[in-house]
Amino acid sequence: MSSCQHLEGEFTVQSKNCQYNADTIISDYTYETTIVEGNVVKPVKSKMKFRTERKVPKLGVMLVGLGGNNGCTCVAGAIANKLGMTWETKEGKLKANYWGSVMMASTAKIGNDTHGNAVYTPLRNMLPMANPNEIVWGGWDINGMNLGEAMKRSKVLDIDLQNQLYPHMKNITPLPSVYFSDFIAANQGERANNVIKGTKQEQLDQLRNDIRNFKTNNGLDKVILLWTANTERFASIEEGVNDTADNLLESIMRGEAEVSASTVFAVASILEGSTFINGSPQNTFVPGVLELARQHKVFIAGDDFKSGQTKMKSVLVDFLVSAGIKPVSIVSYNHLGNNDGKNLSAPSQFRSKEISKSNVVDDMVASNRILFEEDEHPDHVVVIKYVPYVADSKRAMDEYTSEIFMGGKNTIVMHNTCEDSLLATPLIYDLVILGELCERITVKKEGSEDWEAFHPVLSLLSYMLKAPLVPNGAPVVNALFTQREAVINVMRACLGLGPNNHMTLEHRFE
Ligand code: NAI
Ligand code: DG6
Repeated sequence: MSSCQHLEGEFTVQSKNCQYNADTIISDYTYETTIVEGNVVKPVKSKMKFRTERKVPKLGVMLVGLGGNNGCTCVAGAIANKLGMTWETKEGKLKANYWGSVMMASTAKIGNDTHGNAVYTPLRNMLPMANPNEIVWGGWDINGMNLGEAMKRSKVLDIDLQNQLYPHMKNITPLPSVYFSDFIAANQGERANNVIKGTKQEQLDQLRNDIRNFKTNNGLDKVILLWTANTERFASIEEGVNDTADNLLESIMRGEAEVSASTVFAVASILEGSTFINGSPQNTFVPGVLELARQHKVFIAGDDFKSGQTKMKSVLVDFLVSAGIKPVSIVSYNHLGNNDGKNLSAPSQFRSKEISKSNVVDDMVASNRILFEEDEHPDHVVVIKYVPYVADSKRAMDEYTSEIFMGGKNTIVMHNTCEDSLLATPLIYDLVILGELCERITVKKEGSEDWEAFHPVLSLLSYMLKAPLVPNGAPVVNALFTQREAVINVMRACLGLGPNNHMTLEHRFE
C-alpha cells in the first residue's frame, strides 16, 4: 500500500512565520543561498517578508489567435470543465478535466504526517488562485470564424464533445486584429479576413480600446493578454526603431515596418497595465518593449510554450548530464498537419521555432565541466515538416546519442504522438494562473520600507516556456524540475515554509 497521504481541501499554516489577515497572507522568510568567491564557499542568509493578496480578482484573458487550434481549444476546455461535460467515445464515457495543467492537476509535497508519511496537496490549494472555469475568455484573430466553427476546423476534440460545446461556442467571435503580412508565412494570407484597418498608431489605439471595453463590459478586475497566434519571423533590432521604449512608441506612430504585430500587442498590453505572455518563439520583446515594461511596472513573460518534445528534452538531458553521461548528438524530427505546421513550413517562421527549440539544453550542458569543455555542445538538429493529413496530431521523433562509461555509446530513441493543442492548452491556463498570482505577491526585504513586486520580466513562468525570458544578466534555467521547484518553493515561501529539501532525514537513521 502507498504511504502517500493527501490534503484534499484547503489548509492553513500554523507558525509564527505565517500570518493570515483578512486581505493578505504575510510570511517571514529567511532566504538561504551560497556565495562562492574563488575557492571559498560561504552560506548567506537574507530576511524578507512575503505578502500575498488573498482576494482572487475577477479575471479576463484575451488571447491573440483566439480562433486558432490552441485558442479555441482553450475556451472549449474551460467551458467543458465549467459545465462538467461528459462525452461518449469508443473507449467509454469521458469527463472534462484539466490534466496537463501543473497548477490545476498536479500536487506537491507539503510535509509529512505524524508517522513520517509524505503528504501532498494540489498546487491549486497552496495559495488563492484563479480557476479557469471562472475566467472570462476573449480576444482577437485575423480570421473571423466563430469559435464553434473554429473548433470543428481544428479537429482536436472528440465529436460528441464538439457537438455539446458548439452551442456555447458559436456566438463567440474574435475581435478584428492587427495583421502585418510580412511577419507570418505568405500561406496565411487567405485567413486574414478580420483585420483592423488604419495606421499602426490607430491599430495600437484600437487594441487598447478593445482591452478597456473587454474589462468594462465584463466587469473585470484584471485582464491578461497571451499571444497564441502564428509564429512570426524575428524582427531585426535597429537603433532608433525598437531599441528604446521612446523609439518604439515613435516607430509605431510613424508606421515603421519593422515593428511586428506581436510587439504592437505587447505595447498595447503594457500601456493598459495588463501582463503580456508570449506563447510563440519570435522576439516580440525587443529592447523597447523590455524598457516599456520596466517603466510601467507591468509583467511580460515568454517565449514559446514548452509543450511536448522540448519538455521531454529538458528532462532527459538534465537526467543524462546529472547522471554523468555525455549527450553528444540530439536529433529532433517533428511533423504535423495543423495550421501552425503550415505557417512553420515557411523558412523564416521555421527559423524562429528552430532557435527556441535549439537552446534548451545549454544550461544543463554548461553545468558539467567534467563532461563538456567550455563552449562545447552536443550536435543538436531540429527538423519540422508539414504533413496536412496528420492535422493536430503531432509526431515527434527524437534520437539522443550519449557517450557512457569506458568509451561505450548509448542511443535512446523516442516517438511521441499527441494532439499538439491538448498539450499547449493546459500551459495557457498555467501561464495565466501563475502570472495572475505573481501580480498579488510582493516582498519586503529586511531594512527596506517598500513592498517590491517581482521583476517585470516574470521568469517564474519559465516551466511553461521553451526559451525563458529572464531579467538582464540572470541565468536562464531550462531544466524542467528545477523550474517546477522554483514555483513550489516560492509558494512555500509565501506561507513561511522552507524549500522542499528532499532529505527525509527522519527515515535515514534508526
Ligand atoms: P493556429 O495556426 O491554429 O492558430 C493561430 C491563430 O492565430 C490562427 O487562427 C491565425 O488566424 C491567428 N493569427 C495569426 N496572426 C494573427 C494576428 N496578428 N492577430 C491575431 N490572430 C492572428 O496555431 P496553434 O496551433 O493554435 O498555435 C499557436 C501558436 O502557438 C503558434 O505560434 C505555435 O507555434 C505556438 N505553439 C504551439 C504549441 C502547441 O503545442 N500547440 C507549442 C508551442 C508553441
Ligand atoms: C512543430 O514543432 C510545431 C511547434 O509549434 C511545436 O508543436 C511546438 O513548438 C511544441 O514544441 P515542443 O518541442 O514543445 O513539443
